Amino acid sequence: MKKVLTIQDLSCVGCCSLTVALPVLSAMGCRCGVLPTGVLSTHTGFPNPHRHPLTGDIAPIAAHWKSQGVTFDAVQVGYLADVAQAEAVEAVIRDFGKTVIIDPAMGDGGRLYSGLTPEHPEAMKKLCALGDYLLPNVTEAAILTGLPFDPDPSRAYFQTLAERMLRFGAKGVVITGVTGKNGTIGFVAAEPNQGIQTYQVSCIPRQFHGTGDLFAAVFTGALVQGASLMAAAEKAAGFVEKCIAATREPTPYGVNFESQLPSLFPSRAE
Ligand code: PXL
Repeated sequence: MKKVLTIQDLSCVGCCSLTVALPVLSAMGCRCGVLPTGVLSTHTGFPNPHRHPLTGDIAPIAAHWKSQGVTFDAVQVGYLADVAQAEAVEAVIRDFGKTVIIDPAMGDGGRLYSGLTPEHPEAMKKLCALGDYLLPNVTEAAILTGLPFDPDPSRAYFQTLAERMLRFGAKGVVITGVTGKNGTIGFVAAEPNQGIQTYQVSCIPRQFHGTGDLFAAVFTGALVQGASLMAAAEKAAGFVEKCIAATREPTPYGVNFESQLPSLFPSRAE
């Protein structure tokens, strides 16, 4: 059984981050360890959540793991609860990250998530330099690469975005939340010197919190079990599509991913 460590916040209500990564990775047959970067009463799509960063706890947790000989096959990083904890997370990556997947979760719709400081992107850039695979959405890729956010992007824009993201040194980049011209949504994937590949699924024109986190969890589970970059990303996109289709109303409580978990069970995998 592959062992995955997922490092992101525990938002108590709202279906994102750890509350989706843990069930998804378990359903995929991975043993999932968690390192909460903070506890929030809800994700930041709700107004004024209570926030409790666990910045001072990250190094002692990792030190105890080291003393016990704990290891992981892959480390996946998502939302950081504050900028001060980036260094401690970097140390965990260096100590435990055989394969490192970074979702630089910090914004959407052209803007940083509320509650994050203007220093956050710089800290995320440093983390991205440690990643084997990077999974930004379009907003995050634009912020990280210094390109202006383009709400109506062309293929050339994505080509540039992907090329610039690869300069962080990763083996693969997947830009998520890419809308197509004909009512589709999907991703752009890139590996060094191989151009970009796009993949689109039918678009249900609704925005939900946590879909990027679901994508990252499925991608990580598939990758650590031997899938290629494209196969892992296609599986992740297919799962998110099913979760959105299973969700009736746009709601801050997130998508109905629970009903779709059985499709991830190893014995049922397509
Ligand atoms: O889904 C990304 C995410 C993760 N964690 C927190 C968030 C968000 C998006 O809003 O607020 C706390």
